[in-house]
Amino acid sequence: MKCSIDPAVTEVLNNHKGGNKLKTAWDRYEAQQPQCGFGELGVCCRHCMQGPCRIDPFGEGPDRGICGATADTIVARGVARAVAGGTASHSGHALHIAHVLKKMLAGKTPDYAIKDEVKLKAVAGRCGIAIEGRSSKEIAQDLVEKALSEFGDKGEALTWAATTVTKARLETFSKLGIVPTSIDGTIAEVMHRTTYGVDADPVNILLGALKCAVADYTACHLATDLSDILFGTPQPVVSKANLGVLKEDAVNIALHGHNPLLSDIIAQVASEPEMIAEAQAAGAAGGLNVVGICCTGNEIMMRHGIPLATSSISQEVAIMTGAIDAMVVDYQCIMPAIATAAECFHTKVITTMPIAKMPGAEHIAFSDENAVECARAILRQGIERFKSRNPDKVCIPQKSSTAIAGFSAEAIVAALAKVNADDPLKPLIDNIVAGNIRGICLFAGCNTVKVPQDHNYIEMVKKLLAENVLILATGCASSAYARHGFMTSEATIRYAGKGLAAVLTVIGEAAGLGGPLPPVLHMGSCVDNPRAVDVAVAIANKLGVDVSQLPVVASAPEAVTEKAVAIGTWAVAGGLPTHLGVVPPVLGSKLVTEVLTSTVKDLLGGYFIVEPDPAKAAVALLTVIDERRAGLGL
Ligand code: MSK
Repeated sequence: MKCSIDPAVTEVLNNHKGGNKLKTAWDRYEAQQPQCGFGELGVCCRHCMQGPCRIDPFGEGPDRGICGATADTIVARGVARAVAGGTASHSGHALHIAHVLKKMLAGKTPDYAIKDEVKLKAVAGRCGIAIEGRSSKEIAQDLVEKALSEFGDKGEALTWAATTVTKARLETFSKLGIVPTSIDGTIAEVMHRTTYGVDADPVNILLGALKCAVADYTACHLATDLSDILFGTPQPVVSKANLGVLKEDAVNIALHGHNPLLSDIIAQVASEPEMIAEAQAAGAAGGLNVVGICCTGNEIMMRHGIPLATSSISQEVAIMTGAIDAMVVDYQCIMPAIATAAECFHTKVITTMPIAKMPGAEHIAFSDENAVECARAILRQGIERFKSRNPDKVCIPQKSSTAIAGFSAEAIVAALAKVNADDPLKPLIDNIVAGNIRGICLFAGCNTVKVPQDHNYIEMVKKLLAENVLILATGCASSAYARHGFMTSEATIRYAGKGLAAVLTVIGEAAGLGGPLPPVLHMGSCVDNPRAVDVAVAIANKLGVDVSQLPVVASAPEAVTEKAVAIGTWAVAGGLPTHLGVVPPVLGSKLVTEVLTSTVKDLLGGYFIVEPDPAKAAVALLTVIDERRAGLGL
């Protein structure tokens, strides 16, 4: 199978100078074949030491684990634990930002400041915090206490969940008993109920998973809000994407992971004249070239226009260009294989977080109290490594695409306000009603070795755009569309249907872009998915309906991580039909499969659509969009 449809990735895979022994994720996937069929179906249980227990999917062997758990129970527990794993990741990310904000307000982190007071007031106001006559610091102090209270048990609905969904959605959550009162408590509850001898009712376990997913949504929303307050709410910015953004004559520093706490500071420090001079003194005429990988790449592209080198699945390929002097990582989606790949080149891999170290990497503990000095020390490591770069091993594909990024919900509303200042959502809603915008699809999630990288994304988006579906993208989905040139005005002209192209042209020109808005709007990293919810909720509230009635769908056509499972599950809880292009490990239970793809529709409006064929998946999403349009009388 082809590894990737990204020509830059393919070029490096074919021509790198790392030697034959260098293996990639695709090689290791090959070596794993055939993968465990029990695991693929979700019917292997390792929750106690009497196991592992496996249920025979053909009905000829054991139909129960040693404790008596059925396939339904085992599969449901697997789903719930995956959601809890994803939620724990987002919780850690969000809590980290909240702690830094708190320390900043106490004067302990001088390198951070409130960058976006408008956002601070908007979030605080939404959370019920008094604004009038108060200083930003006073407001922020109340807000950070409110944020921190979301992680422990506050004994009432989580504020970030309750205040960012429609009233009807909150009532639906309440009826089903899936309103979390604690982010971390809900994760612990899932771990408790799915351990040996607790919850054996598969439907009850899935309700627990949905509640945990709502906690995940809360953590993601909180992380995005606090990041915007500290680092600024993204606004449209023109940048570049793909491996061609690496420079032969510069010190290339790749920032990889998720949390902007480190990467934003490095991005700022890298433009200091003294740091650039140090790089030049080391022989790099081009100075310092900071690039992003994975969702850190999305964060710094959205806020600083820093180019994105590649996505998570091809992180090793970035090293195989032989041109990265330091790869600096924080946490999440960082393959330990990068340290092995780096051994074949001069690249230094630098870990920075106490919970995410890696054999073969150098650890430089990141201190938020001393962030700028830490960032400088990290950059100097890269500058030092540049001196041992072997030019004969450099293989930089001359391939990159322009990408307009920075479409936070606020930026989208601001662009619409250029068309109608009094009622910004009106042009969007009018065009949905008129059919110029047939629907909206949020693409999220990762790239997987199980599909040629980006294949499903590109196939689906071409079909949906031609049918006038506006595309929002986050995480590695946005990386795919940025690298393949879907975030430009030209892409609108080339791929969008007539109605959609006309709308995007009016908005783009009114917003001063000198051409149409891109047909795929980059909304940020994977933690930023709630930005898309904010847009959908604003439309729903204006129309007086729930999100589950809107012609809005979601897709994770190349999903990988537990975080993607958590996000997909809250998208379903939020009322969105959500496509998965990779079959999740649930087919070992008819009941669980039925609940997730059908029963849940009656309860929440959202449900999973599993379709590996991207052409069929696009048709399925269009069908759903049309059903919903009909439901609204459109
Ligand atoms: S990085 S969670 S591989 S989107 Fe956010 Fe990409 Fe998926 Fe990680």
